[in-house]
Amino acid sequence: IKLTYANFPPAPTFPCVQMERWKTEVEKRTNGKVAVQTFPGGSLLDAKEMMDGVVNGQADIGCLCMAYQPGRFMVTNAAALPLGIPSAKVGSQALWDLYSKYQPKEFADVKVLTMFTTAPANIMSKKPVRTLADIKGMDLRASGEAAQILKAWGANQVGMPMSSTPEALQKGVVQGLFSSVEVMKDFKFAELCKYITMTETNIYPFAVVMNQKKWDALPDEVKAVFEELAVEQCLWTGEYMDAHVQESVDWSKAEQKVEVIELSAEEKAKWNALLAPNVDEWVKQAKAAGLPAEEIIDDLKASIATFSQK
Ligand code: 3IO
Repeated sequence: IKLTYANFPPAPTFPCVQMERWKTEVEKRTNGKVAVQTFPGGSLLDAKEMMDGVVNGQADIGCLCMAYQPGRFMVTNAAALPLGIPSAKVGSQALWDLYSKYQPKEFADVKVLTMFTTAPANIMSKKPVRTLADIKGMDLRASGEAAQILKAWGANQVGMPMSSTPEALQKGVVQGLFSSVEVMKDFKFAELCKYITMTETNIYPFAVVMNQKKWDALPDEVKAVFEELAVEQCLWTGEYMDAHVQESVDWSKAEQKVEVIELSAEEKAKWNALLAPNVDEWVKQAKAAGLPAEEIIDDLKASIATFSQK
């Protein structure tokens, strides 16, 4: 059985590292019955065409960032709200539980193989950001809820997928970005962005989806291997991400002379206060879409608390 697996960013970045790990485990656990051919760097499907490309069979499997189509993935994007997720491991588990409980209809046409999140987002910039005055009007790149957060802080948010960001930074279209900071090393953003402002605000949620017909045609023992890998892959990726963020920060400081800026408690309180309306806005939109919005937020908060204690 040959399966194609599409991914949008370059091979050394975390969505592709987890893809290669999944491929290795699948090929091992099916004793070579399944062969997975991986396509990093948008070579089969691009960031924004990932979901439709898998639905219509251009790729058998695809890895997508749900922030790139916020309206389409309303339920799972609730995990991207500023709710205090402390790590990728906690975020990944909370996201998987959210998906499993609500089974959102936007995934009805695919088989969801796993989900995971980034570590919390921080500001990486060419100029230092120490106060809200510094961020005001700064051209910063983000997507989905992270972009709404930048807007609330007064930045000029510029929306684009991560895979388009190296060129935008290079050309000066943006002065920095807001995402998990393992990208400082993996995309070499530390060569241009000499400052990280630690805000630890929110995560980006990801899904790995499979074409439904391809899934239906798999033998039961292969399906069992994929099912057994779902939660395992979610945890593996969360742990990999958290460790890799630390590695990236250490490398950025030691090799690239990057300054890590910590906000004082007083300054941080001002930043957080500006984000209060963000959850309310999501609740309003989710209710308009007929979703049990408050229940989703309450469930997320409970999962975050539970997984944070483990
Ligand atoms: C991301 C996306 C691709 C490769 C590495 C990455 N690290 C964090 C993200 C999150 C994301 O999708 C984004 O747009 O910030």
